[in-house]
Amino acid sequence: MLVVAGLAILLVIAPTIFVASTFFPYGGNVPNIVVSGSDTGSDDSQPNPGTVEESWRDAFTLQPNDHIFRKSQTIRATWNVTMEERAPDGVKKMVYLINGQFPGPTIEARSGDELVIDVQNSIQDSDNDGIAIHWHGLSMKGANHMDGVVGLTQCAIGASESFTYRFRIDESQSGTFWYHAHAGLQRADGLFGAIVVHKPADPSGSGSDMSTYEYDAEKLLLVGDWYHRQADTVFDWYQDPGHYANEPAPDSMLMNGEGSFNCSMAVKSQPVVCETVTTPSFRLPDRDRVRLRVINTGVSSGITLSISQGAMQLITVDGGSPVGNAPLATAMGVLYPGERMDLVLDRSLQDTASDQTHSNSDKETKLTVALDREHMKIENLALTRIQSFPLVWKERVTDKSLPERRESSNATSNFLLSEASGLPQWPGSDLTERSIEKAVLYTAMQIRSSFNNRPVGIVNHSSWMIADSRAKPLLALDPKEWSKATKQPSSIQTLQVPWYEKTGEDRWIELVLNNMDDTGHPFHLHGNEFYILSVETTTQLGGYNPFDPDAADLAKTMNMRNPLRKDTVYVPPRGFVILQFPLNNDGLWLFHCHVLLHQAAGMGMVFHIGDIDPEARNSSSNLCI
Ligand SMILES: [Cu+2]
Repeated sequence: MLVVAGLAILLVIAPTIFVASTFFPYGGNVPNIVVSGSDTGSDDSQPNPGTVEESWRDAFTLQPNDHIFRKSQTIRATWNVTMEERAPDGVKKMVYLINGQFPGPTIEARSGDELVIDVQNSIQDSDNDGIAIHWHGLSMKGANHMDGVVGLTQCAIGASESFTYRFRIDESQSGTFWYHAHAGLQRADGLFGAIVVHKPADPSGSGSDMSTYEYDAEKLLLVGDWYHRQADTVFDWYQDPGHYANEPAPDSMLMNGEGSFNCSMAVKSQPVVCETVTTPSFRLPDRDRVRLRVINTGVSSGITLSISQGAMQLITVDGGSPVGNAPLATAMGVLYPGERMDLVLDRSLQDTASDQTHSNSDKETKLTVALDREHMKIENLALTRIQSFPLVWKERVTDKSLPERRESSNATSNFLLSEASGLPQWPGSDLTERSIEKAVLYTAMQIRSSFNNRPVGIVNHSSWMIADSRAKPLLALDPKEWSKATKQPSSIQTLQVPWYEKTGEDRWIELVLNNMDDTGHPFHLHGNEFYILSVETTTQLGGYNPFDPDAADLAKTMNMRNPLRKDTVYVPPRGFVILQFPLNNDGLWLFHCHVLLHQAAGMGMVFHIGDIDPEARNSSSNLCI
């Protein structure tokens, strides 16, 4: 069945190639071809793979055929950033908009494309502290000053100012990425959007993700927790010494910018302006297998997704990193803030464990999102932690075109992302040719009496807090001045920026990150992807399992065979991770917890890799006062 489907894909792609090479030889867009009759059901052949008919598209439907067959090009956009009152789940709050949109516009590109994005700060708010945009997961090679981190690589874009981000997506990168604010807490108030980098295919269509994973359409799912108060207010609550470093739990959740809050759940202590809205539905095109690119855009909660009919298969994580063990499942998680997972949803597969029905119309299909409890020590009675949304597949009209349901005897009910592994062919597999630097880090959220009993995030003896968003960033300064540009929550702390001077494809670093807290932290590294060799958590209640370099069984527990490549890794409570990556990207790169409240409280550090490019140094102070 799948082989036949694969042949059908190639046959339909063939005329597309002809058009591309005849009329668009120099990188113009391949036109969308919609097979006539696919809407009426009069023809039960599959519509053109990768192209979704216009009437069924929304802002989150992807158009891979516009990108996978063309040459690399420059993609330009002008973004006007404003802040306006919106009620994405029925509750009004001020939300960041890009060109009037929340979430911001989706960028679709291919590997090797250059992005030129002109960002204009048109926010009218009087306490507009300035904005900056980070391109999460992209390597930013040769463009350290475009990484968008206020205080590290640039000054904030002030009111009525603009800044042009210009960088090339590396030829080696493809997959699901996203962009978000990296100034203050703006990400929590909606300043984010998706970047999809399509993997180019050769003219025969072979080697395309569509033929490798046998799917026919692509859709984005930006999903995450949501707070009704503005992020600065949420952070002030968190920093209040009376709350003992407990994170405030979110109030709601959003799926592609929409949610549905039950107004009667609002608690008296937090009055909201609320209008009950209908539950948003998630629409999928008339295809049997759809690639769903899922991004956790939330502030603090991990997410588990499940579907009530059909099955899903995990194919890649983060920036297109292939998953080697990918069972069929009806639930998938936990996906932490900053992480991505790409799934193929297949409505013709059924999970034999939970679903014996052979009729699509018997019951409505649901997509269920569960927020993890981990950072909800203080319960929020307003929150419905597990919510279901109608999953609507566009149906073909005639019965004969409904997919035959195939039984899958090996579907598991819940696949844990922590059990995913990569492929055996990873570049570090030949150990003898690598030199490896080692670094051991310890991280924790601590309450510091010297910081008025506020919670602070620490990595070794250092916190990442900037002194002034309009003063020169580290990239523009001599290393001797770096500590002055940052601040530390106590006098016993000093800024530490380890420098790995020698770089090259054969020079690697092994990074151990110990988490001393009893909650986990998803850490994100800018500019670099790493291989996860080990994830260890404590084995006993109340115990602590720090990294021990002399442990006899350490080598045994390290996965040198098929480690997963990622840019964001969940470090379990009282445990550690061991990461390896090549020191092949010169610059200053932030490594921080992606729980925004922890990040804002200082849980981050900077790696200095190789030399700083003089051009990056000069232009990083362009917006500074
Ligand atoms: Cu954290």
